[in-house]
Amino acid sequence: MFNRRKFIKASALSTALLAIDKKSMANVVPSAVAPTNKPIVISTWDFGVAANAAAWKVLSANGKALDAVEQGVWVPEADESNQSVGYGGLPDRDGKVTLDACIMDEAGNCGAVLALEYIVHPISVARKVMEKTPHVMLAGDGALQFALEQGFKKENLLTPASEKAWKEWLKQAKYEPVMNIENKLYDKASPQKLPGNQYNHDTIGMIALDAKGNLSGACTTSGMAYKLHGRVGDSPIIGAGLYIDNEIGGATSTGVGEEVVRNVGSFLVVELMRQGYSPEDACKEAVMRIIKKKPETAKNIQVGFLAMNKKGEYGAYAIQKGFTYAVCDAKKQDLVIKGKSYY
Ligand code: SD4
Repeated sequence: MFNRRKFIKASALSTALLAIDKKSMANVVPSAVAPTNKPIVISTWDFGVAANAAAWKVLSANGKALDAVEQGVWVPEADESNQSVGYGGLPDRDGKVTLDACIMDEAGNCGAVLALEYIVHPISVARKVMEKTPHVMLAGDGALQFALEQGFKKENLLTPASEKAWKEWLKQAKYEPVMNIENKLYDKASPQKLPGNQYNHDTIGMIALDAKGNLSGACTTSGMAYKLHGRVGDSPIIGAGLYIDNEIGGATSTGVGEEVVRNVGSFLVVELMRQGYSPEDACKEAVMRIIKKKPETAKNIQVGFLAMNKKGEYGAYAIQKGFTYAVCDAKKQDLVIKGKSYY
């Protein structure tokens, strides 16, 4: 029979039991969850090692992931021997160096510049777009005008080496992006030993997780060499070349941007991680979508994704072999990993 006093007693007991349970759970749950590896920074290609070192200076001093990725990618942007990012980048078919870059922070703020000329550090202009305007993207002349108003210096980005390579290209002027140079030479030698002008692509995409557990990312490139003037790739497109969700993780891409844009690649990778995929599996699934849609095209192009989740676990996957990425954390500062690939 229902007895009110008994009921109160019973519910008081179960509340107490629940409280004990919660308390003991509090002791159990954290140790059952994998510890977060932070701070940590990862970036695309071998030249990511030098970029990560600059980012690490910020991260190891308790700095913000946003500052780390900006300062990290300054390194390849300013490196004239790197002909696929920033100063010294290979020009478009008209001989103009046009740069694409974007940046995204832990709060989901983002900024981008598209086809920006004459500015050595497009990533910093992208950050200003994010912080000083109500917009996300500025393109071409408007982006340049904004950069100059913000105090950036106008400089000639076409170095003698890149001009020479372009003039060589003009002799045949075949618009065939050579995407798999690193693939062809992969087994013979370390790709970084190639003369600089043999790289006609290779964007830097970087993702950092700082000591506070916040994620940010940056992506910057001179795009495909000898592209049509005005062509914009995936790199400055939020969701394609870069995406960050501070609850889940971040992703970035390199390779033939058109295919990344068509599949909203980096957003897809992050959403797959949200569904429980590991970073590598998420990158693989995004690559498989590209291959499945265009198997014949995919045979001859490179696309690589690089991702990190909120725990600081990372992974990558590419269509072709030869895609490398650099990792830097408290244990190791100059790690280069050969990403897995479909072919
Ligand atoms: C683009 N995704 O402009 C860039 C180029 C690149 O490795 O990353 N190449 O399409």
